Amino acid sequence: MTQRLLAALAGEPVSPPPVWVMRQAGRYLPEYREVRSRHGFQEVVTTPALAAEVTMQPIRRFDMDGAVIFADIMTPLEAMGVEMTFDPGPKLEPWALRDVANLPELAPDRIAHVGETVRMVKEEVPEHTSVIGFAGAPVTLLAYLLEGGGAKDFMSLRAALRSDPGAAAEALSKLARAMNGYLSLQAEAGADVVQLFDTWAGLLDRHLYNELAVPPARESLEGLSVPTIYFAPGAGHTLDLQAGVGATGYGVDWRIPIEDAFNSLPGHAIQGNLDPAVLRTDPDTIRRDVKDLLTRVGGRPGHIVNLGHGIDRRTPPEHVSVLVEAVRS
Ligand code: 1CP
Repeated sequence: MTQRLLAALAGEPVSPPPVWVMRQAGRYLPEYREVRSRHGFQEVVTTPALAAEVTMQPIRRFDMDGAVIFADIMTPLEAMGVEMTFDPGPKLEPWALRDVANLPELAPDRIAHVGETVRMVKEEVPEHTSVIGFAGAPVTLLAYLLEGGGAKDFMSLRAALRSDPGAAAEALSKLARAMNGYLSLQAEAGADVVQLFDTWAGLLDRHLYNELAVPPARESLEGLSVPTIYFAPGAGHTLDLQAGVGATGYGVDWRIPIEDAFNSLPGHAIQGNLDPAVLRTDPDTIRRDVKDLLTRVGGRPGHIVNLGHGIDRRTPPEHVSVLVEAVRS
């Protein structure tokens, strides 16, 4: 049986379209909370049997077309010696821009647990389910390194990129090479597709985005043996520039009409773009909004149904079933 997700990425017409949900393994699921009541977040990520188990939870419950490997965008940085805790997001000592280029290389044996998780998940998923590996894009990783954790506006990133673009480019290139190795490790272990999360690139103006976010994102995806998806939420103002990343498909958030993405990125698959808030409503509203999305896509080949960002942790799991059924009926 073919994988609907791969067919859509190849631009083939697929009816019904593939569907999965960003952050589908996580705190809205009681079975995830049960695992987390016994094991810390980092323990789950670094223990392949546990990471594979939580990766499989939404597959068993909803039969998603994609199984996204349970890890974090910061996981490979931890393997490069960056110390952090999670509460719930990453917390670390802020790094100086000039030190980032001197991070050690990502040693494959220190990240081997993710390869093992991918192998275990690949063994367990149904044949029609695509295994999705992922990494954080360099600008987004640099945002967390310079800030020391989450932030609303990542001023420290934006100031650093402006004041020392040369050092920034070096730091970003270092991160890009590491993520390229990390993604190819996942592809070799059996990931069918990989996604690059550029969560904070949308904070940049078009010029900085094009000069400093696109080149390292492109380098992260270069030469991989599997199709790729690039996702930068809040970056509707850079849609046309995103083609420079060279991904197979592009994820878009809910702020723009999905037709704009198909028009700005011709020849590419488009993933999205339901507002995660839709899953906080009620079954009728969910069905109506899915129908509206599919009508606007109008049967264009290369659509992957997903939310425009991660699922909210207060989402009732039954609402995810309603979404999947609405897509498939
Ligand atoms: O308590 C917990 O269980 C921790 C919550 C949590 C989870 C479930 C974190 C901390 N990370 C994850 C897993 C995770 N993170 C996955 C795999 C699960 C899945 O998708 O099903 C993925 C793909 C990520 C990616 C990730 N981590 C991103 C990019 C996606 C996005 O939402 O934009 C980002 C920005 C992070 C950083 C991060 N890690 C965790 C949190 C709470 C955050 C956000 C921190 C912040 O900026 O405030």
